[in-house]
Formats: sequence, C-alpha cells, structure tokens
Amino acid sequence: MSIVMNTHVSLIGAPSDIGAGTRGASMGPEALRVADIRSMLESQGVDVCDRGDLRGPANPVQGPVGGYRHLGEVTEWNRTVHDAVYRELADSRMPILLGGDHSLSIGSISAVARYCRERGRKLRVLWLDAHADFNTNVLTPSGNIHGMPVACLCGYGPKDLIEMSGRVPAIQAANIRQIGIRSVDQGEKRFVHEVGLEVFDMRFIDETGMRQTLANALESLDRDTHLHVSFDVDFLDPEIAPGVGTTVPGGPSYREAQLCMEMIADTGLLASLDIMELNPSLDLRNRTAMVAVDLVASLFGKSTLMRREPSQAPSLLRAARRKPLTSRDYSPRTNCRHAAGRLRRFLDRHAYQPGRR
Ligand SMILES: [Mn+2]
Repeated sequence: MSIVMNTHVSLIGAPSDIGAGTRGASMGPEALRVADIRSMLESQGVDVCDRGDLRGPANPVQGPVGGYRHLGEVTEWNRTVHDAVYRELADSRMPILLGGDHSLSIGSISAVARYCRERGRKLRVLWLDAHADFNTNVLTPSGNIHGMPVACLCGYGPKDLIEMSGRVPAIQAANIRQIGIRSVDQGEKRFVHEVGLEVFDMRFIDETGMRQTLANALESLDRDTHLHVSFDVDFLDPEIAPGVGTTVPGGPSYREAQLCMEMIADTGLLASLDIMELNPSLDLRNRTAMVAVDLVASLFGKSTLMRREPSQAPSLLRAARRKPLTSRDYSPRTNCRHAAGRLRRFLDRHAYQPGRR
C-alpha cells in the first residue's frame, strides 16, 4: 500500500481529569508539550499547528450519582472535544488529542465516526490500553467514566454520551481492536465477550508476539479506511511509564510498543490520534511523557518512513539546517543504532527508582 499519511497535524489540549479516579491527567497536555511533542513531529516532516488547550468545567471531586461520577461535566467536556476534533478533520488536518483522561475519547472518536460516516469512509479504531474501558453504570465498581468510553461508543451508556456522533452506536464493535489489555472487571469481562469485542490481551501478545498481534489487528485495512489510534499511556509497562493513574504491571516493553507503533506507521493510514491518561503528578522527571512522545515519533514513521525516497527529503533537509549531513544520516541501520543509543542515555539519565513513588 503506498499511501502518504496526512502531514498536517493539529494538537488539541484537553486538560481535564473529569472522568478519572485519580487527579492529575489534567496536566497531561502541558507535559507532552514540555517533552517537545511539537518539534518531534516537525522533525518527522509534519506541519504542526498547536491549537492550545480547550476549556471546560473544573473537577468537582464528587461521588457517583446513578453509577456515574461527574456525568454533566464529562458530557460538557466531550462536546467541546468533539467539536474541536471535527473542525480539524473537516479542515483536512489530522487531530491529535492531548489528554486528559480517557473518557474524552468519547468526544474525539464520536467526531471521527461522524466524519467517516459523512465521507463514506470505513473506520478502524485501535485501542491501546491496559483496560478494556467497557464498563457501564451498572457494572462499574467506581463510577469513573474513563472506564466506560468504549461501551459508550458502542451504544451502551448515558444518552448524551452515546448520541454524540449523531448516530447510535457511534461505532460498531467490529471496527475496534483492543491491544495490551490486562485488567478487566468481572462483569465487564462478560459484557466484552457478549458484544464480541476483538481483544488482543497480554496473554495473546506473550504467546504470539507483537508482530502477529499487529498483523491481526491491522488485517483487512484498505485505502478507504480511516485509522484512529487511541493511546492510553497505561498501555505501557509501568517500568517505562510510571506516570499514569492506573498502572497495571505486565504491559508491553519499550521495544514491543515501538514495534506496535512502527507497524501502524507502515500502513500509512493513521488519520487521528488520542494520547491519554498521562499523569505528570505521578511521573518521574517527565519521563513517561518523553517515552510517550518517543513512541508517537515511531507512529509517525521514525526509522521506517525515513527509508522511503519521497518522504526522506523534507526531514533530511531540516536536519541539514541544524548540522552537516554525513552518509550515516541516510542509513537505516545506523539510524536504528542511534535510536538505541539515545534511549539508553535517556534511561540512564532518568533511572527509574522503584519504591520512590
Ligand atoms: Mn483507557
């Protein structure tokens, strides 16, 4: 498939932890900016427009009502996210939502679903997460709506949230692939099976490998498919990504996650993205934000698109302005080695000390 990804990207900050149990994801957008998400994207040859942060209600920190915490505020935030994401899509730009907790993907993906329906495009959602996020107000132990976005998008949830795309359900379960799942509540598990959600859990990844997992998850895509990635940072193993509210051990390693992102990049179909649940108050020297940004670089073709002739020119030209190019800049092998060296230095600098949290 020789499809060139949309290289006009808009960053949309959604600084809210309204749907989460632990506060702090509201600081996620700024942490991603501090970790230089913009210049990383630009170094991949992407034109970036940072739309700044959306605004919405503050977190009132209240208990559940009818099985939902902060339903009114969550709805208001999601409407704002929906409109902002839809605006970028209509403007032929690729929206990147900087979360914010994962409940805000209801608005983001509702906008994507609306856009695809209007344009007659197929939709595939890759949900990278430790959790299935398929709770309902009856099943949920906590009432936190960040555990419910996939159920809402599939039509199970409060009216205002499930109708956001203009049609119920916003998406079919058959259009979703979940990857990295390793923590599912009992009732939620039964419901996931009932609905027939395709889940590539950690057991599957351990047994078949990330390569086969992605080959399955990306099966039957074609050039008419809009590929949306919803990246919950808790997808990653807490060893490399401690800065999230709901860590679950036993997640993908850096290398597995990188392969996952590179294989998505290879399709050339990525058309919208959420980066969710980053919680700087639990992070160590912004380390998780930097890992997330580094993985998003892979999602935008770092070390894969560089090998292709047409897309090589802009990024190399940009690099040439910073320093003289040598033959090493052109070699995929040395690029890999540079990346490995960079990661090693990065990890040395920000050595993870267990127990410090
Ligand atoms: Mn999630």
